[in-house]
Amino acid sequence: MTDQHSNPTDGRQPNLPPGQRAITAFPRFGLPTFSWAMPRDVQTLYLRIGGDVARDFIVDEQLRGLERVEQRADFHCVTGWSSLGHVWSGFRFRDFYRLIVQPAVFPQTIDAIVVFTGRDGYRAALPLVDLLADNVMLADHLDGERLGMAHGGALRLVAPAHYGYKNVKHLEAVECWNNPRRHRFPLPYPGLMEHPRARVAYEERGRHFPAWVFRWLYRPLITPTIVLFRITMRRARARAQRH
Ligand SMILES: Nc1nc2c(c(=O)[nH]1)N[C@H]1C(S)=C(S)[C@@H](COP(=O)(O)O)O[C@H]1N2
Ligand SMILES: [Mo]
Repeated sequence: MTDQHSNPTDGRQPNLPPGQRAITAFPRFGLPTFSWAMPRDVQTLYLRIGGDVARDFIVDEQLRGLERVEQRADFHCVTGWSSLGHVWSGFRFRDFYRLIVQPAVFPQTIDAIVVFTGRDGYRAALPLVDLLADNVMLADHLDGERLGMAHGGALRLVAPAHYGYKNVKHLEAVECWNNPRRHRFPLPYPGLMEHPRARVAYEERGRHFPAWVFRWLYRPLITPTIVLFRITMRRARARAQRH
C-alpha cells in the first residue's frame, strides 16, 4: 500500500468521497495568494459579528461560555486530498448562532447567507441552513492542541460535509445577510471555483463544469501549494520569534 492511500487511523482503505485521495499528513493549505498573508494574532479569541445586525459587535468572553463539544471528522480539500480522522474541539456553530448572533440579527429569512472572513483576508460563504447542521463547529483545538498558525487559530470554521475552502481559518468576522441577493460578496477566488454549498458527498467542486474538470485542473497544484505553505509558514514562525 502506498503512503498516499494508507489510512492513518486504522490502516484500512478508507471509504473516501468521490474523487478524493487520502494523505497521511495534514498540511497547511489554501489559496497561494494568502500564503504570504499569515495573520499576526492567532491566539486571541474574538469575533466581529456583522451583516444584517443593528450594529456590528465583538464577542470574546461570551464564546467561552458556550458548551464545549468534540468530534472526529475527515477533512477534504477541493483539489482532491483528504486528511482523515482528526479530532476537533470547540463550539457548535448552531449554539453560537442561536445564543449570540440570532438575538442581534434582524428577522431571519430561510435563505440567509453567512460570510466568514479570516484574519488573512480570506473569505467564504455558506447558506445558514447548512451551518445549522449538528457537525458544524467553531473550533479552537485540533487533535488535542490549541489551534495556532498551521491550522487556523484562534478559531476556525469546521464544516466536514463541505470542502476545505469553506472551512475558513483564523476567523475575524462572521456576517449574516438575510437578503443575500441585495448584497455582493467579493470572494478571493474566481466565481467559477465557487460553489454556494460545496458539499463533498455530491462533489460540488465548482460551477458550470463537471467535477472531473476541476479534479484534472487542481491535481497538479497540490504538491507545489503544500511546499509553498510550508515555506511561508516557516518564515512567519521565524518572524514571530524575532518579535
Ligand atoms: N483564512 C483562510 N482560511 C482558509 C484558507 C486560507 O487561505 N485562508 N484556505 C482554505 C482551503 S482551500 C483549505 S483546503 C483549508 C486548508 O486548511 P488547513 O490549512 O488547516 O489544511 O483552509 C481553507 N480556509
Ligand atoms: Mo482547499
